[in-house]
Amino acid sequence: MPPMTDRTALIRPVPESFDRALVREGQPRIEVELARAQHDEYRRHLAEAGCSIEVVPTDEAHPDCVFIEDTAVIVGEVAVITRPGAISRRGETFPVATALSTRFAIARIGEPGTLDGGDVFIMGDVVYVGRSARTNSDGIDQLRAIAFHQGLGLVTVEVQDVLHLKSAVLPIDEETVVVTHGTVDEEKLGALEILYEDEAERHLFSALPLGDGRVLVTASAPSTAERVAGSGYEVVPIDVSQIQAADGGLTCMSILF
Ligand code: CIR
Repeated sequence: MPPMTDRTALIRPVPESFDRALVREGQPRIEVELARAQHDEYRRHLAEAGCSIEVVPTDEAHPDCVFIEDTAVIVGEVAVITRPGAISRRGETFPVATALSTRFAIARIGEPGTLDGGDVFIMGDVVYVGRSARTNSDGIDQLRAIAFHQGLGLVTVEVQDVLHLKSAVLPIDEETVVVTHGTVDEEKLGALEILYEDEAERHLFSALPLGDGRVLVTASAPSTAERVAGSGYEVVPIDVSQIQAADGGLTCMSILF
């Protein structure tokens, strides 16, 4: 993990329209003001860890735009601008591409491919990508070609019962992930160390390594956080109930590079 002072976090504030974000059935109503306060706290943790924060303006026409991770994936020297699986989210990518174009070569996932950044993480020289309701085989093939040119391999992981790969497989360092039982083809994660989410907290755990040795974790999954702490990690709990109410987690609110 590079020192955090070298890292930038691209974030996008919570829009007033956030209570119209895409949600699965049965989720509680979203409280926008509380979501904003929780997002501010998230931003504070990133800044405190030494990350320089860059803000892409929010967009009222795109209630889900706070989930900036889904719009771009950094693969080596290239920022891959996604083609989100949800049609209502496709317009979110333009300002993110502009923000990244000053630092990275830009590649774009084209039709008929779809790819959400929430389905992608990179460990060592391997790109792990979830085939999900949002990311299709064509999008994965396009990503594989870009990864190959950047000297990286790609492993496809089937995802079920959750929105994205990173709804259920959360990297906590360069070789370890926390997994929700029964949501992914674990054989594909064979090269990684696996910890498991407590079943009593199913789908509540999310995590983001802060890059300074600490791991930001969701306060809604204290027992899983304790497991992670018991494995030697310093965990920092944060309440993001309103982000989770919109099916988001801790990775989804930033693009780190
Ligand atoms: C959506 O359904 O697209 C949003 N409401 C949630 C996206 C969360 N993204 C992520 O975890 N990477």
